[in-house]
Amino acid sequence: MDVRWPPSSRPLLGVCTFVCLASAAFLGHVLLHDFLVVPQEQRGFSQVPEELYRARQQGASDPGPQPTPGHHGSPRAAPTQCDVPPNSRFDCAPDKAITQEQCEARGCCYRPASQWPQVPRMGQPWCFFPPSYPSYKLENLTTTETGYTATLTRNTPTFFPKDILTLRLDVLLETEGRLHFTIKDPANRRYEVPLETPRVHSRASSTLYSVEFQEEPFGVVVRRKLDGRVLLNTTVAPLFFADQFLQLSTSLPSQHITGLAEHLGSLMLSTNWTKITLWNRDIAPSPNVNLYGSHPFYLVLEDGGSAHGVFLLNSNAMDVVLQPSPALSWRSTGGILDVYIFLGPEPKSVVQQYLEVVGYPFMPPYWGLGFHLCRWGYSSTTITRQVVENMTRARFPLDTQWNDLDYMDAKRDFTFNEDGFRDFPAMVQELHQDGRRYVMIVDPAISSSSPPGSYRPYDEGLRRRVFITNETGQPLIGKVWPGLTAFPDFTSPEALDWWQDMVSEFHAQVPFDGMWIDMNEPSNFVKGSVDGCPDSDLENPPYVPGVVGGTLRAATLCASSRQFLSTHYDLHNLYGLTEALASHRALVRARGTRPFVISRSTFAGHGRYAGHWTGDVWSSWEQLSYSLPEILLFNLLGVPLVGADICGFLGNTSEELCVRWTQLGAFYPFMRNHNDLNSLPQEPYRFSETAQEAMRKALALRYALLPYLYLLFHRAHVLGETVARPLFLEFPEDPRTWTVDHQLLWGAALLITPVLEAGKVQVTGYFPPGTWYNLQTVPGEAFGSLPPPPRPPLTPAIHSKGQWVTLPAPLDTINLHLRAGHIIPLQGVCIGQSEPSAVGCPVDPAFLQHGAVPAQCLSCPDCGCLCQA
Ligand code: MIG
Repeated sequence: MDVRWPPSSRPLLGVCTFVCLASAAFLGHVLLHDFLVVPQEQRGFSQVPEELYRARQQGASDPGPQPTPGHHGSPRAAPTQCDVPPNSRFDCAPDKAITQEQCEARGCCYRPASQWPQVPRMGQPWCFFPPSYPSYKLENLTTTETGYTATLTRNTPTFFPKDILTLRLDVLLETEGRLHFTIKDPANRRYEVPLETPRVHSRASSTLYSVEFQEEPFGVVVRRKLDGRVLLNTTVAPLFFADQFLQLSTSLPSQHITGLAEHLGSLMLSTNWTKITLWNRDIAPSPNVNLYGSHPFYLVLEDGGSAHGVFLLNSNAMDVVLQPSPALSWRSTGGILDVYIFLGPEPKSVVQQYLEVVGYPFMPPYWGLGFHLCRWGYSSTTITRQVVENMTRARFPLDTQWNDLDYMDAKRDFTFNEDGFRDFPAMVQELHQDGRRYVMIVDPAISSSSPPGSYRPYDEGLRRRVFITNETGQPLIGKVWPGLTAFPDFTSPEALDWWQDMVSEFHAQVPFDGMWIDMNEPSNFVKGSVDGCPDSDLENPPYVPGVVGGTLRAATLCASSRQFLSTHYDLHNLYGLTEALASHRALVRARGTRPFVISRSTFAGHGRYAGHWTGDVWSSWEQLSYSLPEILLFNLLGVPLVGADICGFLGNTSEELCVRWTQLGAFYPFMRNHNDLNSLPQEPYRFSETAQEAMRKALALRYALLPYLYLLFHRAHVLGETVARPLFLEFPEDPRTWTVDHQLLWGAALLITPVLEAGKVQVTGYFPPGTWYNLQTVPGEAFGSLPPPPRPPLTPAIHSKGQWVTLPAPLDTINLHLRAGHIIPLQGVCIGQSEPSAVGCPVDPAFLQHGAVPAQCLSCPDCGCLCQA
């Protein structure tokens, strides 16, 4: 061992002063009786080789009242150090509401907040940890090839059952910009997320960060070396590591935080007591509920425009709590603590560094970027063909036609019905002959009630043991569209092969091009299973995150059900990801070309295999507006192929809403109009000629820009960049961009300012400093046959000092501005041609510079037209 420990007892005042001053705001009085251990090479004390430093504050001799050690739940003396500012209080009763006596019995402070004015959904905790609350102690810190290792011990159990009193900390200085640490049980192997992550064998030779350890109570402090800013400080609250409750809290250097999908709301999260629950769930998106996907990653913008990110690689049900100090607490119900910190310093680099860990996005086929049309209720091949024909007649481009459940026989996967879909294979072949592609829905749940020998997917699945099992070892049976169903376990290698076989066999009959994987949270119409769930710790954990329905089995499977890699309790949030992986692989095998998979459920790393649509959104202006931050968020998470159902899914759309949604949808990286079974039709050709003309124009813009979009996807695929970007990614040094989430950029060059409200013919958008050229100086007739309605002239260029600009936005217009100094490739547009398609168009070598958009380029009358700047 080349590190001396315990460290020498000489007081290192220099270090102490520096550390304490710089971090006083974050450590607060917690530090007053603590040790801080500073690995020397992190602090530039290279003249004192291989020595660790210990800083000791005055006052350390008064540790405050000592809680009585004892077993779980034993009463303790009420603490006296309760003088904690309300915003810095960490909840000592996260599991349930408790009385003052119960709170004090936990060794915590009780200070009820005033009842009036009414506190919102969540406010400052009434029961909170005193600084002296017992936590772990760091021991035996040693250096390793990759960083450090240490033991963490706790003497006093917490109020959760099965504390793991001895833990192992491993800290890995993986790259210059990436720090990684894990906290595990050294004695018993616990579940870990089976995501392939980079393995390093030596520590980075230079780093943007420094790491310090507080000995007792244990904590990690990570700083940005450049300015000493504390990015992570876990000393702010005690560490919990019980079998089913793990909590790690940290201060945040600013309240500008985004990430933590999937949720509905603004791109920047509120730190005013916000709880985000990650437990994948089938539910129509609304604010403050757990949705279809889980991405335990956040990005923080710091003063000056630097950014950092943190990823907790943990797939168990969890809450993430944000509070105004500002601080964040991860509360997970299992697994281990596996934390990555990304130092940026540009926000773009943070995204890249995160994607280096979870994987860069897959490269979609070009046709996947064209227009997709779908609805639930295209009940026959005749109707589906008619829709395609109507689109062509109305001169709308359509690259990919879709079908929902309607094609299936008794709603069973890998079948098609004889009523309306007898000639299903022929229909798909015709689509191909016309240069189009075809995608259909596939649900994971496999019908289990067909007579034996009559439904091969189930028979084969049973024989090959691919299904998730219940406590008796039998397939767990739930209820989904086909009735009784079993659920494939996509963590099992045999299930991957079985899925591949089912996909290939079906593909041999119906040559589909892509898969739409729905209901993969997984969704279940009964709670847990048709037989309920057993009574166990997994079913009734001591801490239940804020899930809709109040129980983990709500709308899904029993947590205690068994999968190949672990329990469903651990693996639930990975169901969509693993099905996406299985489907991606299966498509490659069946088709031999780049696959196309769109999934409802997602987890960190999803973009490597598939895209995402945002689920069952209402046809409302509110949902139109929410779709923008969602699309931006998924781009930050490495899932660039994302879009919301254009014109809305649930409920009836209106003409104006559908026009505005088509305009914004033309700038979703994934563009699909999809509709619910019982809603009024909303295909583009259903509306007035004026509305259609506006939609055609939006589509023409997208199609003209497809080479640029394709280029952006390629850069995302090979470099870990984003496609649809929030403004802060390009202009981080301009804090006015940070909260902008009603505009988006495509790449670095194109600023899109949509109308998101009813009855508006003007829109106000933020224009970062610089010159911005209007991309549509061409008249409206360029995009269709009819003359444009009278309207105010569009401003040709904006010279912005960084300001909000109000622009004309008549119904046929979505504002597009090209950033000065950028070049984007365009292609000739085939809108209005007999065979409109992205692939049918020769990619045009036109390059635009400095916003000089030649009119003929966007009004290109023929497919073959060559546009030149
Ligand atoms: O329980 O397949 O989000 O897009 O049309 C509803 C029927 C099942 C939910 C999907 C939606 C799809 C619908 N599905």
